Amino acid sequence: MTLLFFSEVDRVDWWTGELNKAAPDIPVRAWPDVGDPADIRWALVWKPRHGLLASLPKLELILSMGAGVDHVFADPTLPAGVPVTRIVDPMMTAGITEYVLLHVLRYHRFLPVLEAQQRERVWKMRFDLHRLPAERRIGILGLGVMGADSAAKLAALGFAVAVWSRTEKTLPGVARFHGPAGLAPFLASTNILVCLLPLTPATEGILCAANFAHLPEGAFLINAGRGGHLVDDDLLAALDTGRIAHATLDVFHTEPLPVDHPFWAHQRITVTPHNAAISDPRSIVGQVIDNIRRLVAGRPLVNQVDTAQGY
Ligand code: NDP
Ligand code: OXD
Repeated sequence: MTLLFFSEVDRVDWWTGELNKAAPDIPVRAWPDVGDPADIRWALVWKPRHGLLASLPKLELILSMGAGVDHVFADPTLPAGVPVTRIVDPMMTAGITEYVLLHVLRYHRFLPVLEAQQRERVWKMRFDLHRLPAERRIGILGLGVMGADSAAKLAALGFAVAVWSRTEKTLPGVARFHGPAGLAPFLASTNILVCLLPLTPATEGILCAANFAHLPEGAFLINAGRGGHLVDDDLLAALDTGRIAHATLDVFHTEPLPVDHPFWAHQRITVTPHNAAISDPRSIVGQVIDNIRRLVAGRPLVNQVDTAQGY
């Protein structure tokens, strides 16, 4: 009964060290040292190579190392019927909220404009750029663990916050929209659009020209969901027309972002390397071990993903 660790981007020794510390009784193997595939009962993975999970004949549980699980469902050979869990971690949620606040405040205070002035050595007080937080509508796509925390913190700073989810929700102090019919009215009054959706067939390409057209002129975009939410060319076109004034992107169709991608050099795009929040094993291994022990004891798993919904 062995746990397989797979990630090609994380610090393997850090993860295996924390796993061994938290559960010395659970043998851990780190890919590519799989050994006998029949030994592997549980797999803790980030962007597993397609076919890896299908090659483990006794696999009983797939644990995503992240909050998102699209990287698991992207594997066309994913073994059917094996439960998938995801991470819900306060440290990661705090990381996303910091990222959202950082970039919302940057836009709210027109920092890219002031930075451009500095480059030109222009001293000009910009009374025209003064806005009250309540005059700014921050629209958050996704009202899950991440979206709800960002919404609450932004509302506490006095921003006008709106949220959009799949099902109808209650959240005091914010305007709520849901479902396909709620999207256009949600976008229509959004000045700063924040995407914190999971990537599923229903949300893929949601950041597209047709939806940008509902935004007020000069809106800002922050995408910390997934690269697959964004239609890259539609963003470039929306920046050209001024529909979108500036975008901050943490996630991309291809990661690492290819060196020749136009986003790198665009004056009105900020690129961060998928580090809005980091999966920190010190905070996360506890729930991984807990879920393995739950499975072994026949108890319900925590944070099990709804395979039908894909999140
Ligand atoms: P949750 O599963 O807790 O929340 C997902 C939210 O999205 C829910 O509110 C859900 O609606 C909504 N949603 C899903 N599908 C639709 C749809 N078709 N239409 C409208 N709303 C929809 O996820 P988390 O908040 O934990 O994480 C969200 C995503 O953030 C992750 O999947 C990942 O992609 C990204 N992420 C990025 C990180 C980074 O470093 N850049 C780090 C961590 C996460 P409902 O409430 O009705 O179910
Ligand atoms: C995640 C991520 O899904 O890091 O946790 O993107």
